Amino acid sequence: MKYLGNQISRSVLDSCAAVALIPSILISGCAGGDKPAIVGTECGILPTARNVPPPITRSYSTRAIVRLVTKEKVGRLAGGDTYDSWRFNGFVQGPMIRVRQGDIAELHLSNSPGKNISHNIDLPTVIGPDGGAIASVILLCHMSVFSFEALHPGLFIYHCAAPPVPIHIANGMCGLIFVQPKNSLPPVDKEYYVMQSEFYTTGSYCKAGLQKFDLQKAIDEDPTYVVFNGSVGSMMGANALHVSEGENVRLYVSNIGPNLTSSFHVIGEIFSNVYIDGDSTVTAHDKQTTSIPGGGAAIVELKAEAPGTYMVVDHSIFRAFYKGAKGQFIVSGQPNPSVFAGKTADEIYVGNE
Ligand SMILES: [Cu+2]
Repeated sequence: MKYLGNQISRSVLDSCAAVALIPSILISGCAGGDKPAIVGTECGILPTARNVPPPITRSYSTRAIVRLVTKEKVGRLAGGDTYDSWRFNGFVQGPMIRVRQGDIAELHLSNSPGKNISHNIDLPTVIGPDGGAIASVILLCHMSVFSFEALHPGLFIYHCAAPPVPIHIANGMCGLIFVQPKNSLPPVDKEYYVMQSEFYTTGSYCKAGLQKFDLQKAIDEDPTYVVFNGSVGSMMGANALHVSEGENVRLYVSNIGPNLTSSFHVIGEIFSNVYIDGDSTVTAHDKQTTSIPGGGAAIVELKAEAPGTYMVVDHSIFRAFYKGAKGQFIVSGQPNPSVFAGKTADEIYVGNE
């Protein structure tokens, strides 16, 4: 199907408009065997990182329309350092998709006018050849549609798998999909989306100017940048993650790589619950660091019990200090000395002699 930039495909418009205009009308489907009925159609809410789509509160399966657009665009990596990144929906990283286990996800992928580069999408949660990559190949100014059943609950990455696959991933084409289990997850006060990735540039770290992709650095697994949510500082200062004291927080964390394993850690916090490898149930408690392989994900939960600023890092710590893999997690509230009293003494010490 031909895609003409802002001219969204007729089928997308029809299905989304139907939901917008008559939200109370549900079209009942027929169940075959043990399969649940598919009821109605919904258009996915697709926020970009750090934001998470709201929890799904319905108790039935639906046809979930997910609309993604690919585009090449120069963006900031750090300071005056820019990079010609390739993107889903205009951002590095792509949006977070949320569907419910048992839903039929109908994925509409469009390739914007621009460079003559083909793209597609590979979702490990898709049970089918190449995770949907072949079914979703789009030439310039084309759009494609394919659908899959969200069979397995959990947190999964997605990425472009058009050749050369590693370069499409390294240039920023990745995102996150959460297949919410039928029993949902316990409610929390705040949810955030964090994705770690690497950039391999011809220039050194923070060198000003438009940087090019460095294939040899990528082959050598020697990234110039290791960042959260697409750029240095994306979770620092005015962009920090904010919570209030006493709130329970859930982080949907992923690491697209494309090469390194992340040692994800929040300095001064403990993950009360960890859904290791993006599992849909809690698999560990009271952990300081969780390991997330390239192409992997994890859900971590913590309680903000003392106000202050906490550093979010890859605890392979040189990456945090010298390659950008750090962010801030700011807890607002009144001092809580029973949890953290701060410094209570600072005196001269002259040793034992
Ligand atoms: Cu691509």
